[in-house]
Amino acid sequence: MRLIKIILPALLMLNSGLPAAQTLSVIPVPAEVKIKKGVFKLGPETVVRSDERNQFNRTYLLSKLRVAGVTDKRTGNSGVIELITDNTIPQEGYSLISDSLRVTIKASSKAGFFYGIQTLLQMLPPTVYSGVANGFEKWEVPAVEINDYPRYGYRGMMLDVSRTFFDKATIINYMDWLSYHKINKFHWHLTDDNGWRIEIKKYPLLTARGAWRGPGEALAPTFGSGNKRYGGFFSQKDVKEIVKYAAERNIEIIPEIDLPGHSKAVTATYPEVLCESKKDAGESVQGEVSNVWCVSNEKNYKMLENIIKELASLFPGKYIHIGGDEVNMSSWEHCESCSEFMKSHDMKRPSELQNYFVRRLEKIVEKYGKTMAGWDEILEGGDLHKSTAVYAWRSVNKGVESITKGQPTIFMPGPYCYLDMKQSPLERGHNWAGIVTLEKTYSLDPEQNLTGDNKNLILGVQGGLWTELLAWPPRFIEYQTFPRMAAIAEIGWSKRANMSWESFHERITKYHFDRMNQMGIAFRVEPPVATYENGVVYATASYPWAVIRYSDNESNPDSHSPVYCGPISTADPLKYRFAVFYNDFTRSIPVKVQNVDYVYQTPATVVTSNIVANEKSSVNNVSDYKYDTYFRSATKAKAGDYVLYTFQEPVESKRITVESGIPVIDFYWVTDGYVEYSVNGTDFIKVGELNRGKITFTPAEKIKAVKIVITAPNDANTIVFQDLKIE
Ligand code: TNX
Repeated sequence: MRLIKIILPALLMLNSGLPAAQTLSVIPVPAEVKIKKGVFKLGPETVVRSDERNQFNRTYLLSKLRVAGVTDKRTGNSGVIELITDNTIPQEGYSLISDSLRVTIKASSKAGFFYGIQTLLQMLPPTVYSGVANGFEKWEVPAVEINDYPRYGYRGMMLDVSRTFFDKATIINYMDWLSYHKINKFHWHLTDDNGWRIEIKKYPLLTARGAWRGPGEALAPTFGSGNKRYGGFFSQKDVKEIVKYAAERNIEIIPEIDLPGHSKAVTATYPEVLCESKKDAGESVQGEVSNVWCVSNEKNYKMLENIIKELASLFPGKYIHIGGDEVNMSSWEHCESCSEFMKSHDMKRPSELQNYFVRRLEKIVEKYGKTMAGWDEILEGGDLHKSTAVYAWRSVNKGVESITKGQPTIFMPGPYCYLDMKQSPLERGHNWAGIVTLEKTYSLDPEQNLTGDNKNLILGVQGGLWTELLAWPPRFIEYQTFPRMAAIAEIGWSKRANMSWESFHERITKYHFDRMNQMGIAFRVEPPVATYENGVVYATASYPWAVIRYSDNESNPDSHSPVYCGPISTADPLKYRFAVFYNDFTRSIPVKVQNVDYVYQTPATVVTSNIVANEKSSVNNVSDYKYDTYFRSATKAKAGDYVLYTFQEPVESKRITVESGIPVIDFYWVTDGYVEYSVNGTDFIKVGELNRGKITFTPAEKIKAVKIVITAPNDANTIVFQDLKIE
């Protein structure tokens, strides 16, 4: 055992010709690393020194090193950590040199020192993050020489707090987590159709009414908020506190108020901003009506100026993001005043109106000393000011288009950077931009489709977390953000020559899991793959040191379940479930064997309902036992609505699962309703309430029918039913 302890670390260091940078296991991987002999030991005698202007960084470092026994010593020579200003080091860069006597971090900026400290923390035992020692740590820094600086000046993360509201404490935690990864921008999506989340003193109704949804509220309940009051907002005092906390950690906050579409939270409280359209202007891409500001109403620009003025005073950073995405421009086409306006300004297309709006906002934003930013739709309809930053979200090529048009550009293409997308087909999440695995995120190179010298217009990269699906389960925000955000961090910071997926994946699973765990993050663990061949079940995890647990009785494995140690012979593979366990709490989703179809019964069934299907679906979709088609309503369901599944012949089953909502995406389920069944087709026995749109039951005898009964309006404006799963 002792021998292994000595040899193993040595082997890791020699590691298969990896660049030294990767061997250190730091994420994002530093630019240049030399590993030397020896270690610097931390303890009560350690001295931490810095000049006066670096007091925050010194205090920050001391607070982290307390767990290693380090105290507030400023003098002495038994071992010194020193922060020294060196103006030759690039912005945000640092050098870190350690030997047995001292650790020297040099930088030219507060940010550089902060990042030198972050690298130092990653070289220490992971409990440095929790501050709770386990007693087995070796508080030592390896002797190294690191020179490090970022590839891009913009390494960001966007969080939507409108669809799901996250409170101040969560945002503060999030700032810590981002800063540990050298992320330096937080794009705060503060408003959308489903809630306005920042106090604006001049327009108090924006939050008094526009921050709340539910029965009788300004905004309709949605995204699972159900038939209760839901919402919240950040007071200006909260905002100042968050901005300061972030700035200390070198994070600039870019506030976004989404305009002129995605504005239901405004129009529901200040309807005068809408067009006075006579005809129906239809729905936005996301099914909202009347959510667009009128472009031709001069008063609107005064109101927008008042809002932007307050924003500019709250956020010291460079940019104000005005959204600009997915505008339902037909509201302008239906507006007499906008049509007049188009004519008098010689405009042919409504996108020119959008460009007019955007250019007006550029001027307002500039008037308050800021630079405007917006989603890639702002490229349409005309030119932009050359400083306006464009966030390319629809594809990599939208970024290329933006760069080609000469705009500073942030790359956050959905198929790589949208952390609201599923991480595998069976996990919750959107899928319109595909499955976004850790590896997929890591594979983005913003420069992949660019040639020539306009690359300097790439400001950087950003991950995005939209939150339509984030209200549940608890801590899903952490699951969706980590570890994918670590990949964003490395794309944004590290040199391509130092990057490799194999190394990154190893650093994540072998070292960074432990760090994230001590950071307090409920991160995502990749589920295992289980297959069945020739009477044997095999399970494999994506990394060899993973612990897989399993059950053989269809239940989800828990921390008491046996550990999978090798192939299992069985005639009944469908009873098995497998999951990877990082620890008792942090684990993957459970999976079944993937190459044997779980076969449900498919009895001849007739489905009837008083609910009208939307034009793309049909009630018959839920009697064909094809689980990817579903029955979607044209409108909201109301109390008393029902869906009745009647079997031609009575069905015997050990278990029936009734599910609603779009399959696997988990959208538009029955918010309030129950299920009942009937043996004779006329008398019904209640089974129970649907829980998040779902219930499983075991009928005592053969049954003739199953019925879903709605008891209150569902929380979205459409509702979705699925085929029964009859076992
Ligand atoms: C598109 S990305 C949107 C968001 C949604 C997101 C869901 C963008 C600028 N608009 O409003 O939340 O898709 O993935």
